[in-house]
Amino acid sequence: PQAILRQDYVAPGYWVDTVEMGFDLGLKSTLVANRMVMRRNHASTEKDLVLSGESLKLVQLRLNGVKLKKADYQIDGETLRIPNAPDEVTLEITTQIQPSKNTSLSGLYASKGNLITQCEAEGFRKITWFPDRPDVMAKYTVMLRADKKKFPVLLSNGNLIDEGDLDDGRHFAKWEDPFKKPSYLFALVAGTLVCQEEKFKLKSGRKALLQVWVEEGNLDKTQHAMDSLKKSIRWDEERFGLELDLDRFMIVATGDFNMGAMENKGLNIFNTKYVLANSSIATDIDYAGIESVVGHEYFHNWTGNRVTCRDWFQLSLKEGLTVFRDQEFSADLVGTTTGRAVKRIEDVRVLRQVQFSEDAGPMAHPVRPDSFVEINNFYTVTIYEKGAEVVRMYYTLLGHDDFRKGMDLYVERHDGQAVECDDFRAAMADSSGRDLTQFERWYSQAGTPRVSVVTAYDAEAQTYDIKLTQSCPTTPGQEKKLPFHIPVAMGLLDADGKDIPLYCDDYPAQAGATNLVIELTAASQTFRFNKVTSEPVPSLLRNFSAPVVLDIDYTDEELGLLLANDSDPFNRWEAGQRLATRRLVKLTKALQAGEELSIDDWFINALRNTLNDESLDPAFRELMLTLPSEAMIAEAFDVVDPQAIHTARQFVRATITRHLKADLLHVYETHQTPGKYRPDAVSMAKRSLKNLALSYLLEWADESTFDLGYVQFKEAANMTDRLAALAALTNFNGTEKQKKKSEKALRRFFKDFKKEDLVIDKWFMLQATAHTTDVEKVRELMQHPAFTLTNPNRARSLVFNFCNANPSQFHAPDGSGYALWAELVIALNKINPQVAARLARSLDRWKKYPVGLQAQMKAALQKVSATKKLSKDVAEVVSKALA
Ligand code: HT7
Ligand code: ZN
Repeated sequence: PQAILRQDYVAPGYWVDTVEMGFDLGLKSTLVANRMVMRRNHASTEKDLVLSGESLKLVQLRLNGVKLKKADYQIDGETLRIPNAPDEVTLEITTQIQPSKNTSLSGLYASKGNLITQCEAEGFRKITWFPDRPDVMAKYTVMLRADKKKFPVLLSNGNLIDEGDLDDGRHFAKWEDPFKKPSYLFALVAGTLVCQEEKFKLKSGRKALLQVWVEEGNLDKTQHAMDSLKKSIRWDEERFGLELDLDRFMIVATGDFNMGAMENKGLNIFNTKYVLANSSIATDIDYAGIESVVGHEYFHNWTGNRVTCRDWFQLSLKEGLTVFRDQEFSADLVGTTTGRAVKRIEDVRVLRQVQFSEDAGPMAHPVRPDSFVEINNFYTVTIYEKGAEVVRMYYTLLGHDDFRKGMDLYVERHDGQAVECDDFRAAMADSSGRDLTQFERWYSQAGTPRVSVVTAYDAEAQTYDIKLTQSCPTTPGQEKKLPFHIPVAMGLLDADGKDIPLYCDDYPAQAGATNLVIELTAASQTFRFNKVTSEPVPSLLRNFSAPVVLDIDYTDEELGLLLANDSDPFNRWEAGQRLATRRLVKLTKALQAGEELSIDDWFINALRNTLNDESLDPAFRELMLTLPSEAMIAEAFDVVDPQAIHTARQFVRATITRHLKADLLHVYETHQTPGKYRPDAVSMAKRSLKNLALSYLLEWADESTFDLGYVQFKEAANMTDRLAALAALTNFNGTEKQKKKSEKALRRFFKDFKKEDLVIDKWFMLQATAHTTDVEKVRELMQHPAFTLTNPNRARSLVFNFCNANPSQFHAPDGSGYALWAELVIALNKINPQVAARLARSLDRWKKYPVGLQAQMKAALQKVSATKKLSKDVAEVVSKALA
């Protein structure tokens, strides 16, 4: 398939001022009338009037009132071209579409008898012919007509300006969006839904109507989403001075959705996973996810909707910035310093595990890519999470106040415009007076930079030198990299673990500070610190101030000092992870060499001290006690041995339990949360530590600890505790009798929640990720009546989790995991290319495995690649993997 290049951008030949749409809605067939008032863009080199369309039946086409004949226009694949059109055009197009045949969940599609749209990135062209590109912004008026019984609720963007009954049991609703928007923000929803609504007073005193729409029977699960929405509105007013610009803001939940949620103007459409919650179906993690996704979509109203992207290469302009905003929102809601650190650690874990891996694989791309085949493949962790890190670096470099000034300037300059990443950088530079020219490389260069550290202490001169050297590996299409502008937040600890005052030659204005942001801009740079009376231990990259790998040789003792004392909680956690990784790598190698396994008491004691340190937030202790994941450990190897890594990690978990059983039991008993379920930070923290203790206890269990899990499962008063217990039981390797009890628990769970789709997803997910679940078991689960590939949530719960989160089983030496993967990618390709392409990414890193596995993965990739009628989405992923 043909790649689209950023350098080929051409401004649209025509602007669209207004769009009037009329929909005659039906599941099988929907008629779409579209009247666009367009005017020539004299600045463009494109002289023809060009529209995009896909899977449309063209019923009629009129230009300035005259019906166009076949000779007046050309349709070539997905492009409709009208040459010699006048400068002022009113184009009227009628198309017919078939929503119930649309299994791609892009465009207008049917879900449980309702009609839903998803237009980002290029779904609007499946509804009507249109210049479906984000730089064409227009005002929309939408008339919806449908059978009143089947579709009692008719929603679209903006304000409801009219509604009423029509003949033949039909009715209509007319919506007008007062703001101009790109077509990807268009939305409509029609069907049987109910809503929770509330009036909310905005900062200016204006009142807005807030609604959360769900299927009947789910109104007992909307309160948390509503609360999250109100908190989001308030937060954006307070932190960024940005107010809701509409009188009505709606959220609609659907169980059939390709991603998490969509920020359509005034009519956000959500995956039910990020809306529905009550204590019996949702876990603490679900509650936190809802809060952040509701926030994310709401924050897009300014960063994405009012100021949008010129083209899809600029996607991170809205996504990176909005992820940064939602991360800050969640951190501000917790409020405490360790609460913020916990959130930061969780975010960095995802970045390192998923984005660093993407950056090191065949799909590596810059935050602002230079080319793509299918834009849907570029909604990636690089665009989102690394993009957010790039925004966070501005924040770190400029400081709180100048960053806010930069945001103010960005919104003021570009409100109502479709702009580029460079415009954001310019706003940050202009508002702060800083030179951010070199910072541009964070947008244009792919790959994860490495920063290596060499230190030198001169006792006589009392100087301490830190030499930082940066490099960046080659990535597809980018051989050579130039140095990045890297903010390194740092401090120096004395032998007692106290921060010492810093006197750096390069930062005289900050003399005496204990936390400093030094800026690495050259390939290699030495920073000299004066008045250092004894050799310190450096604490570098505090709060993970840049998305880089820090290569530094610490001794265990130095890491122990940082673990116990660093004033930066992120680096305390980091020290613990370094200590654990060191041991996990050693054990994996010992296993491969057939040597005996053992762990030093020193490490176990360090963990014991952390576990029992009551001065630490339980959520922080939970993170400190969680070992690096198998995927993280794999990153430390050139050649990955998934089974050895799994065994080594399990060995460490069991050894920890053997030594710390009494401590874990004590923590388990003292961190209960009796009474009504509350999803507040304090209760969540307690539950997370208590359930971590339970999962450890069942790693090396006797009769009584098994029963602890079993009783928790049966008597749990909330889903967090119930699911944690069930996960521990499912992974428990005990007697036959105990195994039978675990299986009974799984059956009971299914029976109790069979009507709750989101809980059944969890049931599949638990089994997909269980240590004992092999390919055969997955195939058996795929035969379960509750399993279907057509629903993305269900496909993700079983198939994606097995392929991505159960490495030791997925990478079975006989290649059976890859054979299953190929079958499923091919099956999904026919149903839903976007979802298929996501699954296709599971083999991205195939070159990192032993040659025997490599050969089998390559064969599986080739099998997919040779499939007939392969979508652009899947073709791009597998061809890049095979390149
Ligand atoms: N802007 C949205 C991204 C998106 C999407 C959402 C749902 C289904 C398909 C989609 N394609 C792209 C979501 C967001 O980042 O907020
Ligand atoms: Zn987003």
